[in-house]
Formats: sequence, C-alpha cells, structure tokens
Amino acid sequence: MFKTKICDLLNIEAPILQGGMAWVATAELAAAVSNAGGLGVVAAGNAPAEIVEEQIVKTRQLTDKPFGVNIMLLSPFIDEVVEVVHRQKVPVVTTGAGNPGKYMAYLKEYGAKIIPVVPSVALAKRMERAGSDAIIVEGTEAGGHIGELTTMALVPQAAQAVSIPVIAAGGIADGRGFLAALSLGAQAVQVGTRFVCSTECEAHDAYKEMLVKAGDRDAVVTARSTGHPVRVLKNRFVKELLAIEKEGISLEDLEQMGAGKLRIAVQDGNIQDGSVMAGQIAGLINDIKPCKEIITGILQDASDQLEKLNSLKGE
Ligand code: TUI
Repeated sequence: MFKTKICDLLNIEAPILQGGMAWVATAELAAAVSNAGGLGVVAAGNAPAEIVEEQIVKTRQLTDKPFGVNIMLLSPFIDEVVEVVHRQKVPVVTTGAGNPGKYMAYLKEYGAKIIPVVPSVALAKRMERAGSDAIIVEGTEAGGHIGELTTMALVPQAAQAVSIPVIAAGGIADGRGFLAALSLGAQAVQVGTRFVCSTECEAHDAYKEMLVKAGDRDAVVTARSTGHPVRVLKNRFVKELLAIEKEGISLEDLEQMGAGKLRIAVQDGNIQDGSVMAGQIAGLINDIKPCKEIITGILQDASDQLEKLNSLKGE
C-alpha cells in the first residue's frame, strides 16, 4: 500500500518520515517510527556532538531498520555533529535552518542519503544541484522555524521544478493530508506534530497535553520581525514576546529571550514560560497513541479516502 520512490531510496515500508524536532526527536521516538515502517529521525538540534553520538548508538540498539539524523545548521556544534554522523555512517541525513552545501561531499563519502528541508522552490533547486537525493519542502503550517509558503502552494511548484523526489511537510497529520500531499506531487510526507503526541515520544506529558488541547488558531508565529519566524503554541511567554515585538526588538535580544525556552517546555513541562513549538495541524490531534498506530492509521485512512474519491467519479 502506497509504495513510492522514497520507499526504495530509503529502504522503508511506508513513505512517512518523522520530523527532526530538537529535544523531542530522541532515539526512543526515532526507533519507534522506524520499527513501525517509517523513517525515524534523531534530531541533533543544538546538542553537543557527544550527545548526538549517544543517541545514534541508542537508536541502533532499539531498531535494526534504517533511520536518519537531522542536523540543524544553526547549531554551535554543527561541524562536530557532522563528523559524528560521518563516523557513525548514519544512513539518512536531513537538514534544517540553512544550506548544507558545504557538508554534502563529506557526507556522501560513506553513502549518506542527504535530504535537506527547504521552504522555497529556489532553495529546492539549489539543493538538487548540490547533489541532494531528495528534498523535503516544508510549508508555513509546520512548527518551529518556518518559511512563508503554504504546503498547498509549495509542493506542486517544487515537484514541477526538480527531478529528485519531493517530500511534503507542514500541516500533515492524517490520511487526508497524506493523500493530498501525494496528489500535489510528493513521493512521501514528513510528519512532526502528530509524532509529538505519540506514546514513545519523550517530551513532557504537559507538552503533549497542550498539543492535544490546542485548537486551529493556537499555533502562532513569533519573531516574524527578525526574519527568523518560529511557530509555537500561544502561552504566557508568547503573549509577552509578541507584545515586545510590536514595540520593536533586535534579533539578538529576541534570541536572548528565546534561549533555552524549548528545552524547559519539552523536558521540564514548563508550558507557560517555555516555547511549545507545534504546527497548525495541532488542532486535529486529539489523542496520544503509539507510532505504529499513527502510521497504520495514516495509511488506512488514506486508502479509505482514496476509495471515497474514486466513488465520486461515478461510472
Ligand atoms: O529547521 C526547521 N525547523 C526548526 S529548526 C528549529 S531550532 C531553532 N529554533 C529557533 C530558531 C531557529 C532554529 C526549530 N524548528 N525546519 C526546516 C526549515 N529549514 N525551515 C526553513 C528552513 C530553511 C531556512 C533557510 C532552510 C534553508 C534556508 O536557507 C537559507 C540559506 O542559507 O540560503
């Protein structure tokens, strides 16, 4: 059911990748997604290289399936992290928040499949030219650091512009979204927020509960004024931040205000003073369930949906 080029490229059963969410995407989550037939991804985020290496080793203890590491290009430890990924020969590398061009040749030495996450067609084309194996295009519906375009507009334009497989991200949490993404020309989806609300995700229960309770307009964009917009759930911290932004604040001061806020939300469960990154699709998520159920649910739901669409065609 729903075998695509991405399944062959990454040697996975279901064309569903897990988003590389800093602090959230640990070995436990990545292994659970990979064991369920998708591609689990360990997020390096801003973590030092030793921690990333520990997580890679742990993932290998928990699964014998392919998995990936997401490298966040703004990390202060980026060079060391890339070295660890190389040493550990991680099969798939996704990247975020920048251009991975300068690491491409080095990672390809051992045969990594490199899949940058980008928010525009121009960057998708540039990443194709640089030698990417596939490209994740992420719509502004996504959580965390985002671009301007919606998934609906970005995916077909990217699919038309590049020859490598396109993976759609941003706003996808169920079979309807999955099928829509394939209809737009994607060969797979990347799912983030839905996997936060999984049993295996190690984020604090308060974080997961806040996502479950969220409605359609609760995931708002902060830091737009700085050119580095970040989507998070509205809380005390965000209301204060938006008020200060309205008055005008420098990028440095804003970064200072945001420092450490994701960690306190994810690990300590401080969901009022922390940064609860989440996508717009949080409003659709009403439960916490195992990754296996999330993945089989998406595929089953998509299959049912396809039948329904077919019946609309009449004879
Ligand atoms: O990377 C993400 N999402 C993230 S990273 C992150 S950690 C962070 N927290 C606060 C501020 C900044 C980072 C939280 N969420 N998604 C993939 C993504 N990549 N979205 C947008 C981009 C992107 C942006 C610019 C990719 C490439 C790019 O290139 C600019 C250039 O260098 O040409």
